[in-house]
Amino acid sequence: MRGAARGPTLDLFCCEGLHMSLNRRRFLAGTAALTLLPNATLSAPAILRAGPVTAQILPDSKNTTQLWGFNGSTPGPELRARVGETLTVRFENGIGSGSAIHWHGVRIENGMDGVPGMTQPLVEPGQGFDYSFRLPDAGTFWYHSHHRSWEQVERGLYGALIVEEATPPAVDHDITVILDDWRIDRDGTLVEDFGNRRDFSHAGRLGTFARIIPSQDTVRRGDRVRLRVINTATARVFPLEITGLTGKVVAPDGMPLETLRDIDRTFLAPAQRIDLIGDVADTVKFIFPTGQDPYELGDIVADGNNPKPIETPILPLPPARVTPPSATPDHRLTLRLQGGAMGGMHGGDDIWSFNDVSGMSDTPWQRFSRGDTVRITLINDTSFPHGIHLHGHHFHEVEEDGSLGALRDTTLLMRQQTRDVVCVFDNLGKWLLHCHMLEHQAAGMKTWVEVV
Ligand SMILES: [Cu+2]
Repeated sequence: MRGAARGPTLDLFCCEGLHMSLNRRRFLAGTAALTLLPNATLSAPAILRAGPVTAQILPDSKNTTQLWGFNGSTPGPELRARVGETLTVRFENGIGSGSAIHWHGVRIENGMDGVPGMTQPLVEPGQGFDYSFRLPDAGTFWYHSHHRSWEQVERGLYGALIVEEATPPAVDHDITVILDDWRIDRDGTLVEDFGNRRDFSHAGRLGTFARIIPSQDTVRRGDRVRLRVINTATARVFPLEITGLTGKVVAPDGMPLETLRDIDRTFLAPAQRIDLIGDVADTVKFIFPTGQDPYELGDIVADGNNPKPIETPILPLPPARVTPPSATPDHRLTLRLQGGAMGGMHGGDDIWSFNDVSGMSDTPWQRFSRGDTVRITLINDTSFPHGIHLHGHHFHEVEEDGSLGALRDTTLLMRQQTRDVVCVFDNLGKWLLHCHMLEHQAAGMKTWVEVV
């Protein structure tokens, strides 16, 4: 679907280590005992409290997993608001480690971005932080810890943030589908080998078990559904096939497409999202295609028929109000992704680097004047895929024919792949630019820019 899908080398990494697939009947038996569906609320709760939770990740209800979550569940509660509204949430830290919340994909005011040491102080155990910010864009976003995220996100500190359009498209169901993997033993015990050098220097922490967590698990044939798929994994790129649905992709990373795309196989890097609108023909299956038997990530069961299907065409969502880039960029830059196992030499002092620099420097990689149009050539000079995320902005991926493609906040580069992106830096402040394979971020693949 995306240009990235043509990359030939992904399967080498994406299938690695997955050893259990989901069985539908066992899954249902398990969830009857302990619900896994995120608690959707019509409006956001005033408090998100991080703390330990017992989660039913494996289908067998006897085998639970000790994780962290918000307000007693992982994923945390789904936050829902309407475009233009202000979201106000108090974060309370009930884990034994500092933390903070990043609101991924929201073109947010800098002080609310949730990056400890850069936009706010670290929230110590027992302490809290008040977040309040306007939601400028409708779309599918998510929130997650941004401190020791390679451990805290993996332990479950994340949830969906859904911003509804002023007039949402007509659908029978609006369903959020979290997609994640976990490194757990066959009895559900979390493998607590966080921070090991092999994960940091290779593809990141890949789980042993992967599944979807849908906000709703039945629909009817003939229903029109909107699916909001969010890859919350710390490192796994999911190739994804969705069957049982006839429809269109309407938005990657929360940003509406002008021209809708067909639903076929797609890739989702960590942190990427995709919105689909389609009509249910049969049970909607989420499949991780592999070289051998496809790995079943789970499904949404079609039960019964909708006597009055919606028959209007599926149309593009209202466009986001973003500043269009100028025809001639104010800056042309190159960002070379370097390091890792089986990588070449580089000048950084950690496992990974950008342009021969590992991790945060005292001064920003670049300083832009507000409104600058910047074209960046991303060159993946490593043996692994990377999902590169810019805070506070969306950027256009440049298509192979040179045209401006979809707006994204995270772009997937297969190994040895190059892609240009074009961004209008119109949001004041200090913004991280980093790999969303969270182990790569921790081991050097991050930098920052400043908009003044
Ligand atoms: Cu990476």
